Amino acid sequence: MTGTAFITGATAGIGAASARRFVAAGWKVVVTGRRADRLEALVTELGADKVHAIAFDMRDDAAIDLAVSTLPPAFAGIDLLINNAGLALGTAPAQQADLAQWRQMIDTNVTGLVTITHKLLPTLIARRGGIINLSSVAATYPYRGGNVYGGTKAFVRQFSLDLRSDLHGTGVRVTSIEPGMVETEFTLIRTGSQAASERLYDGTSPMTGEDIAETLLWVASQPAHLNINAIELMPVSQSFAGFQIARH
Ligand code: 8X3
Repeated sequence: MTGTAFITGATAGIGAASARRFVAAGWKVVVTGRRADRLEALVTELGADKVHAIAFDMRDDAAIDLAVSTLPPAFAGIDLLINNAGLALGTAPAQQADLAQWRQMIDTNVTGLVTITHKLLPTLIARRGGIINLSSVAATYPYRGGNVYGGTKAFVRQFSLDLRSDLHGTGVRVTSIEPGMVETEFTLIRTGSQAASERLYDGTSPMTGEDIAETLLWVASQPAHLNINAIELMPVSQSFAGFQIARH
């Protein structure tokens, strides 16, 4: 199957890799994100007949409305929504965390995601399309400093499964993708430090944006009668640790 994919957060990482991978497989893509120059670079690289760029902030409801209602005819029939935009901010435990950062994560990872989904649902239903939501292993496995980030990703996973119930009979497919450690700008944004980012990934062979893009394309390429509910992925170098016990 090919068609038109609407990819949020396409300025870097998994989103940009997905734009490249889907176009290589014959799809057209609408790419969105905050940094217009990066989106325009994708248009230049992949071709204006394949890529349409719209710069907006996932927290700007009016901008999302305008973007969705003014898609050029060649890109207006969205067959697949890839809800990739999202971020983690901070690694502090809850009792030391910054409330503004918590709210920004909820605004983007939860409110922005449901807003864009709501606005594209009529088109996706009309075209018997699909939705792929980027959740995380943090949805399932708690870790110190995960707090609100983990909470937002648990929301994304459960929202995906619940969407499936509501969309029953429409032919629309919904998938939750739950990656562990992927080397992107994710850790730089979370910690604000290039050194911390390099330290985390050093010697680990993390997954890449291209790894996840390949998975997304595989999900989208399944026959129309098959729904992939959820996929959890980690690099071999990442696994699970035990519970912690406080003594007094
Ligand atoms: C983030 C996953 O494993 O890098 O979504 O914390 S991990």
